[in-house]
Amino acid sequence: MKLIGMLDSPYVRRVAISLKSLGLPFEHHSVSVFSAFDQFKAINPLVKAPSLVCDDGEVLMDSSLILDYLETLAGPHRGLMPTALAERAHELRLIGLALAACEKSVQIVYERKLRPAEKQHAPWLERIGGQLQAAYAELERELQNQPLPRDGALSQAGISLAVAWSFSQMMVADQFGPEQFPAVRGFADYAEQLPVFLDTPAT
Ligand SMILES: N[C@@H](CCC(=O)N[C@@H](CS)C(=O)NCC(=O)O)C(=O)O
Repeated sequence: MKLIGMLDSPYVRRVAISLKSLGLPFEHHSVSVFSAFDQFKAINPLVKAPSLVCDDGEVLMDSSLILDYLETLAGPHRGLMPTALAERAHELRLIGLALAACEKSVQIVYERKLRPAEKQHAPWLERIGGQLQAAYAELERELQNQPLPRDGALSQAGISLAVAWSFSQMMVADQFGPEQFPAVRGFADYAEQLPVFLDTPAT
């Protein structure tokens, strides 16, 4: 299996950390969707990171769809998702919030970096900044009610939440006050010092 994309993408990083956590062997090809557009296009004409080239040559894209495939590949009860319905629903809610935080962070970055300054649209930036705040506020509430375990074993929600927070801090730190979201920040700090995270740095 080949994972295509750079680890500064939270979507690529969550898949890389998941692959390692699942014990699935893979090659990582750190190809940029921007500076190596043509090289990426030769692998996946849509130029979407992450892309996963399966052993039979099938090319998958979208981190959540790739993770769905990897959960099945890992086998029953060996995945990163709970199987009981209520627990799975809660896990999916946390993952959805973390992915929304990633998406809003990416949108802010694209608005700032890809659009000329005179074409940036303040109301749009304000809107996505508010949505980013809402995503982390909901995650904070969830973690205050029910903390994620810190026993070394990571679930998909734990991986996605920590990757999302680190990405937001790396790219759009100005969106947050220093005291905001202590439970989210605390869990991300914990996850980032685990061997699998240290082995998969965003930069
Ligand atoms: N929902 C997708 C989002 C992936 C995504 O937007 N990746 C970015 C890199 S962070 C990308 O491919 N950007 C290039 C583009 O969309 O043209 C996922 O979960 O994989």
